[in-house]
Amino acid sequence: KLEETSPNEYQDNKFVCQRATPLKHHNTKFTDALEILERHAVYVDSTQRDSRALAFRRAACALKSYPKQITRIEEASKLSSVGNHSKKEILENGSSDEVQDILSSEFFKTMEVFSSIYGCGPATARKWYEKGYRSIADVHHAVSDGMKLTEQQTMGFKYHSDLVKPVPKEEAINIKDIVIKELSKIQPNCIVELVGGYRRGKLSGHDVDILITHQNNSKVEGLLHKLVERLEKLDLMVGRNPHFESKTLYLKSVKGIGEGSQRQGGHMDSLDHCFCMFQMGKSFENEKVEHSCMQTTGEADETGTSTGSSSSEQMAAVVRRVDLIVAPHKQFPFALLGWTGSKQFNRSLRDYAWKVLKVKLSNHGMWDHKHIPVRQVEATSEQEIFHELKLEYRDPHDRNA
Ligand code: DGT
Ligand code: MG
Repeated sequence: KLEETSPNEYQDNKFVCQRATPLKHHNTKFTDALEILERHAVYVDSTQRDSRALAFRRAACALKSYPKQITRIEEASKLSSVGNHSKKEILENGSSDEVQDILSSEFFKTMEVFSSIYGCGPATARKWYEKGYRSIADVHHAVSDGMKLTEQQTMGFKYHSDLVKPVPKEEAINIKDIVIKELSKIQPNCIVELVGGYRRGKLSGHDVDILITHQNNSKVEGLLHKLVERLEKLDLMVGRNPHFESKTLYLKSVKGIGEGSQRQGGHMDSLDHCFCMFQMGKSFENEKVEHSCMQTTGEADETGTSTGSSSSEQMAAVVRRVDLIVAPHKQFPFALLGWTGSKQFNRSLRDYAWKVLKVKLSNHGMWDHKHIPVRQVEATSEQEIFHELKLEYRDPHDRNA
């Protein structure tokens, strides 16, 4: 469903969060090209994300929410976010020589492959490229020659062929149902939401983001640890060394559930979260013998049933990235908003809140800096957050910036 503004009324001198950005829009051929230019700009200089790359992203955002297909360059000229470089792409109908050259360049192709490895960001990809590596096999050789990988990269390589496969929404729901089922055995009445792209209407994603809370704060503390322990016992999670180490890639629990800090340090928030990998559709008949002594038959059956794969019709096992996040109830609407995304929508919302209202917004809450001393502003739903920010409410489906 597209925003019903007529092109004449359309203004792009607004913040992205002030307009609807639906998943399906009219200018895909241009935004696809601009996204290639953006990725390329990041690959060329991952420290300069805020200049060239950002300009392409802004232009793409404006075109995503434009209520019709841009057919003439004069139309694009009305959009202040579409700079000259991006306009050139429109002039050339989204298939400029520049984009074609990028797509066929060894640099871009290699950087795309390296960036598809979980745990490998543009800086690492670039480092590997500069060392002369051109393929996953080259990196494997370097590792056998002693190059160190992070834990996440090790897992990223090990399960690369699985992790590049998109996760269909049905499977994400299936994973959420497993989490709900296991949670109910530890702590009844938890609230569980599938967040990330699925909540914005995407039918597939690169990972499964699940946000959890409970009305009673005392039930939230330590909940993630208990859940992860339980999931690990089910033998559903994979790890680097399933026999000795925790299988969790990253588990962070914040001591004491406080008010949440208003400081937003970098990309991460300080909610309890666990980055892990689930093995879905696994046949328990094929279980390694050593493994079977680690679990009771009952648990194995339960998992088999809940993954919907205990019958003779086994699907091929596939490893999926799952992020589990636990938020105190009071912070839940903010965490929900933050983890629903998109990243670009969040960026715009925070930018708007600060520049227009002097309000600091994070995944934990919001703080009014016009008020002395700084005052925390409460909200019990996403709608209330938008209301406090004097913004028209945007449904998650319209947050696909
Ligand atoms: P996908 O998975 O490819 O369909 O795309 P999304 O939109 O689900 O993106 P994803 O999974 O990277 O992140 C979902 C939202 O959660 C995104 O808007 C930003 C937020 N998010 C992701 N990772 C982190 C994190 O480590 N810390 C914080 N604070 N937010 C994160
Ligand atoms: Mg996601």
